[in-house]
This record gives sequence, structure tokens and C-alpha cells, in this order.
Amino acid sequence: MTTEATHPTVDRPRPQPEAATTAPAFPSGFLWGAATSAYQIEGAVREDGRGVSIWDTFCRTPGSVRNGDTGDVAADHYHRYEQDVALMAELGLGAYRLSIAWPRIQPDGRGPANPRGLDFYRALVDRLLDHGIEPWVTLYHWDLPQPLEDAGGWPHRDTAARFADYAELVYAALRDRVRWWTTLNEPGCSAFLGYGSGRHAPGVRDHAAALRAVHHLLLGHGLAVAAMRAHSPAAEIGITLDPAPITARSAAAADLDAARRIDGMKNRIFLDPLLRGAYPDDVLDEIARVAGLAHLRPGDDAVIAAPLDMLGINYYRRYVVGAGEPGPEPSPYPGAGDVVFLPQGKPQMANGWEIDATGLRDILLTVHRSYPAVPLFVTENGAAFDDRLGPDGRVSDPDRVGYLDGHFRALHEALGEGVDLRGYFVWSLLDNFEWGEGYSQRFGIVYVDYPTQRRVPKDSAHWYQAVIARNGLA
Ligand code: IFM
Repeated sequence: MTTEATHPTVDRPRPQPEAATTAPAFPSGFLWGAATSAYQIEGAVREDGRGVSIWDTFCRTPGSVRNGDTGDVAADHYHRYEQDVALMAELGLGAYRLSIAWPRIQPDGRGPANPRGLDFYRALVDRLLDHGIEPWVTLYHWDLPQPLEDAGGWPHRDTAARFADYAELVYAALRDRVRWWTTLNEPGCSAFLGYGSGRHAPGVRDHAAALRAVHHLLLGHGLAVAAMRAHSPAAEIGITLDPAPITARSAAAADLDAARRIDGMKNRIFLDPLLRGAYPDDVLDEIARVAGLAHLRPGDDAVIAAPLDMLGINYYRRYVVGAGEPGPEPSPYPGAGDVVFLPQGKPQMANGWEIDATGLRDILLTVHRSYPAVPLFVTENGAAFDDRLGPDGRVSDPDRVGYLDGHFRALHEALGEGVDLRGYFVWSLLDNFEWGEGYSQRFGIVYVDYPTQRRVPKDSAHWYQAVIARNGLA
């Protein structure tokens, strides 16, 4: 068991670090970066042989994305990547986490690589290296080629094999210049939002399909790791998850059970197979009840548990849960329709997520203490606020500065507790297409004026630049 769900005390007093007399400094070599993903920033969806992804289709399904927004243009990074890399260099970033658009490489999701797709990423990576910025490549950040969805998508076992083929193609083309590789970004969102609640592409609402998707995403990850390592063992390969601390509203048995179930579907369903070699028993019982076990085959567990060189953690919020009544919207999580998610009265981001920096420390400690050792990186963390370009040409975002400061202190505490944390990537470099919320939310430390595509570093970008320069807080 991995989170506070397993510790029935609510608001348990925690040991407080002694009041800091000096500003937190980070270990030498700590990696400071920024992250984006292909569909959220690139645009150019019909250029250079790119195929159609499930997000292109979903965006055209009426009512799926706020304001009918699409990623057709996004932040136009496909055409402006040189300018964007120059901006990263100015900020002093040590690393940039990007994702590859699978439909640019294999427009149909299978077959030989589209050379023009690879050329774009080669050029981007080379530009990063020219500036001394380490490229961190994520192979899958949610943009499945539509033909693979038409053939069954992630609930279909063959998609795992297709993903491994794709991973090997990209790896073969870029491994001479990219050291750090991540297979999947937040497979929980792909499975449970894509096939459970239907809030993300492809918009399916079927818990059995979601659980099959979980397994095939994990299997695809394991097969991809094997294919990449067979090609050349030199790479550093990992996966990015978005585990969250789950806190029960009270010590009542029903609330603790609600917390166990959410912890199971949000955290342990991924962490346990990857790091311990099997689904936890209670999660497996739920999979059997909802989806049956026919999709789990002998040998899968070992493939999925391929040793990792690092684990990426994306952190945004803590979940406080209790037992309640099923709501009107379908839960993303099987067996959790009755679970209520409770506000704690903390300050919120523009999307309503409550800000809780202590949750970042807690989830890092949980992963560190409950699982076999693996180097950790925070591969995403950030906040959306209602940013505006001022008449003076500045974007003043004190809330984001406060947010980052609080979360950096949480990182520092985790390091002090012995967590093997090696780096941090802010989400996001640029304002971008926030999936079902379209362009209504701005997560960037750089403001994008969409009508002109002008980039304006927000105050938080300048503040982050100073943190990076001194490798610590002021
Ligand atoms: O924008 C997303 C990103 O694509 C995945 N992690 C969460 C971010 C904010 O919602």
C-alpha cells in the first residue's frame, strides 16, 4: 500500500523541519527544466505527412472541448521551435521535456517512419544540444494515431506491440543525440479519462475498456523498453506517472475504503506492476470483477516490470476523499462511482484544483519509502492562473511565483528526507492547449499571445531563471 490511504489518521501532525535560517539550496547537478507536449504546442497538424490523431478527431466532436478549440495551430511551435529554444536558453534551462507526435512518425500507427516527421525532431533536438539543453523525450503524450483507435485503441492488445515498434523507430533515429527517454506520460489519463469518463480522447465511457487500456499501456511500455534496450543498452529509460497523495476524509471504515479504492486506481495500479512486478490483490479483484482477467497473459508481469533508470512524477494536487453517493457524471475510476472528492478550502488554481505543496513532498516520500529504489524526477508541476498581458508589456503572475516557491520548498524537504530526487520540470514552458479545456487555461511560465503568437516570459519565468542560476531559493 502506498499512500495516506493506508494511514487512517487525517491531518496527522507531521514532523516540521526546523525553521530555515538559510535559503534552500539544491544539490549540485540538480536538473532544472521545463516540459511541454506535442499536441499541446506544435500545431501544423496537416504538415509534412502527419497523420490524424485521436485528439484531432475528438476536438471535432461537438461538445468535447471547451469553445470548440483544437490543436490545429496551438502555440505554432512546429514553425517557431528555434525561437522557443532560444528562449529556453535565455532562461538557463538545463533540460527540456518534449514529446514526439506518433502520427508524425507513423501516420497510420504502423509501418516505416515518415522521414519528414523524424527530421523535425532531429532539428529540434540538435537546436537544444547547440544551446547545451538536455533533451528529454517522451514517446507518448496521448496522441494515438486515429487508425490504431479505429482498430481497437489501447483496450486492444495489438496497440502495445504497435507502440513498441514505434518506440524502436524513434529510438533508432534519435538515440545518437538523446540520452533520456520516457515511454508514456500519465497512462492513467490515457486509460481512465480516455476510456473511463470519456473526458479525453477518444471519449469512450466503458470501465472494462479502461482497465484493458491500463494493462496494454503498461505492456506497451514494457515492450518498448525491451525493444529500445535490445537496440542499444546505453539509454536512460523511464516512465512518467501522476501519483497523488490520497487522504481519507475521516477514519470511518467507509471513508478509508473509498481512499483505498482511489489509491488503487490512481496510484497502485501503475506503481505496483512497474516496480513490484504485479497488480496489488485488491486492484486485481476489481479488474476481475469489471473486465475479467482474459486480457492478462502469462509473462506480461515480467515484461511490464523491466528495470527502470528513472521514474517521472507529475504532481498537481492531493485528493481528499470519502464515501458518498454516485454523482451525475461517470467516475473515471472503476468501482469508485460513490467516492466523493472533497474541497479543503485551500487557494485554487484557475481550473479549481486546490494548491497543496505538501502533497508533493508526501508523494515523493511515499514512492521513495514504499517501492524499490529508483531515481526520481518531477517531470511536471505547475499551475494555471488567469494571466493577462499588461499595458506595460509585462505578465505579472505572483500567484505562480508563490506556487513554485512553495513547491520548491517541498522538493527541498523531500531531499532532506533522503528522497533520491534528481530534477524538476515546470509545467509548462508555454501557454498551450489544455485538452478538454482548450485554451481557457494558461499553465505556461511564458505567455503566448495566440492571435500574434508572440511569446512574453511571465514574471514567474524571470523568477525561475534566478532560481536556476543560483540553484536555490532566495
Ligand atoms: O496539460 C497537462 C499535461 O498534458 C499532462 N499533465 C497535466 C497537465 C495539466 O493538466
